[in-house]
Formats: sequence, structure tokens, C-alpha cells
Amino acid sequence: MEIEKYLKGKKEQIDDFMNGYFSRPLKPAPLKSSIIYSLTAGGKRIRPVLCLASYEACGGLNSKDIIPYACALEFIHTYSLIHDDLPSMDNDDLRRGKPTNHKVFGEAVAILAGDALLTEAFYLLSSNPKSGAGISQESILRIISEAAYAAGACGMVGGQAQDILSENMEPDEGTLSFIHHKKTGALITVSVRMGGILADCQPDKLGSLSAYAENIGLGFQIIDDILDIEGDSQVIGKTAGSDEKKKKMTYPGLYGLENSKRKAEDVLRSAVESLKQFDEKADPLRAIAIYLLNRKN
Ligand code: GRG
Repeated sequence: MEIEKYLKGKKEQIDDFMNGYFSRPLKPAPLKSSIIYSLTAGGKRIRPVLCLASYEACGGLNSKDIIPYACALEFIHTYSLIHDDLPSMDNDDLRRGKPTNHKVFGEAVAILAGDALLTEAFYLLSSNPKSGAGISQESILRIISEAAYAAGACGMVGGQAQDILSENMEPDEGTLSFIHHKKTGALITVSVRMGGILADCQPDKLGSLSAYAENIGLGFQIIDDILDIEGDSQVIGKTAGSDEKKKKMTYPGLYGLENSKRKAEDVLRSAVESLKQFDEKADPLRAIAIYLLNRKN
């Protein structure tokens, strides 16, 4: 499976939709520019791609039908990055190889661009874009509920709060696992589950997709921690070494670099194992797990 080609094709569809979505009139102009600046700054689009790949794995015929739902995930992700970079949070100057949103537009507009993206995501999910794919109202309500839960206090926001509150503290397994599961894992898991739910997949298959997603979520975060130590700032698009500087609780900080590499490999292989009951339509999901293990940014 040529995963690079697959990712490129899906990324183009996602980018086309998002460019079209925000080409409509929106005032004031700095808010619109700030939203577009971060949305088009060159993200990998992993979360929407996972949603599309999972829809296909569950027999969804044309993943283009669910592009708006998948893009809502990228809106939520982009909001989280804008807010994460703010001076009151991680205070970063560089993201995706460019100055962070607040460095360009100022803090107030950056906060509002993040708020707008989060809110717009739920507008998009709930405005029931005509897809022709026969997606039921019940499935739509379910994905809205799961996305809200994953993004909120019991998910990403909770993980982010714990991450900030744990700076300068001795790392411990329970806290680190809480941060990883919630801050990074929750949105990745819901991305994969959304594809399954929209394809109306059976509960046991949805369970396997969740196991896959939890494993890649953990692997993704461990690799992120490793890249912060070993990565090249130019390639990762943000300042390397910032976890150490901010005394963040990280996987390598607790278990060491070599153990972390082994753990990332283990969980990403377990992710592939979780898909045993799926046929070749799940090959893109399998290939994404391996791609994430080898990613350099
Ligand atoms: C502000 C509520 C709130 C949450 C922020 C996403 C996040 C939570 C913090 C970002 C800090 C961080 C480096 C987390 C590690 C995993 C992660 C989300 C990395 C960035 O995601 P990628 O690699 O980014 O998918 P691109 O740029 O490709 O979209």
C-alpha cells in the first residue's frame, strides 16, 4: 500500500473543502485571516484522514461523502494548537514552521480564532451537510456527542489542564498516562470512531477500531515526545527541546529514550493487531500506524 500517495490524495480533498468553507464572507477581516492562517499552515491532517480511512475500512463506499464531518475534527485540532501556543499556556513562537497565531494576529484575535474554530466544528457537524450517503440522524447525533465529550473537560481540555498543572513536577506513571490519553488520545480516538459510526459499523468492529485508535494515540504522543528531543526544529516545525525547557512530564522523561522507542513500536504494532477482523479495506489504517511510527514531523 502506497501510504504517501493515499495521504496526499486525502489531504487534497480535505484542504479543498476547508479552503472553500472559509472563502465565504466573514467579518472582521483579521478574524478570518487568523483562522485561515492556522488552518492552512501545513498540518498533516492525520485526524480527518483517520476518519476517512476508518469509514472506508467499515465499508463506506465513497469517503468524499463524509469530508465535512472529517474536517470538523481538523477545526477542533487547529483550535487546540492555537490555544496551546498562547503565552498563558505553552508560550510558543513557532508552529508548523511558522510564527504562532498570536505572534501574527495578537493574543485576543488568536483566542477568538480558536473559539471560532471550535464552535464552527459543531456547527458543521450539526448542520447535516447533504452527503447522499444515507447517514442517519442518530449517527450524526452520536458523533456530535462523542466529539464534544472527547474535546471537553473529560477529554482534550482535561488532558491539557493536567499537562499545564504538571509542569515542574516529578513524573509519575498515572499522571503521564492521564495526560497522554486525554490531551492527544481522545481526539484521535474519536476521529477513528467517527468514521466507523458514519459507516454504521457493528459494535464489535467499533470496539476494535477503538483499540486501534487508543494504541495509535499513545504511539503518536510518545513519538511526539521523542521528536521533541531528537527532532530537527526545521522539520518538526516547532522549537525542539521545549518539553525539557518547560519541565513537561513526558514518556522519555519517565522511562528513558530507548524504552520509549520500544514502547512506541509495541503500541503501533498492537494497533495493527487490533484490526485482525478487518479485510483489506483497512489496509490504509494499518499503513497509517506504521507511517506514524516512522514520522519525522
Ligand atoms: C488548548 C484545549 C487545548 C488543548 C491543546 C493539542 C494540544 C492540546 C496540545 C498540543 C501539544 C502537543 C505537542 C501535543 C502532542 C500531540 C499533538 C497534538 C501534536 C500536534 O499534532 P500533529 O502532529 O500536528 O497532528 P499537525 O501540525 O500535523 O496538525
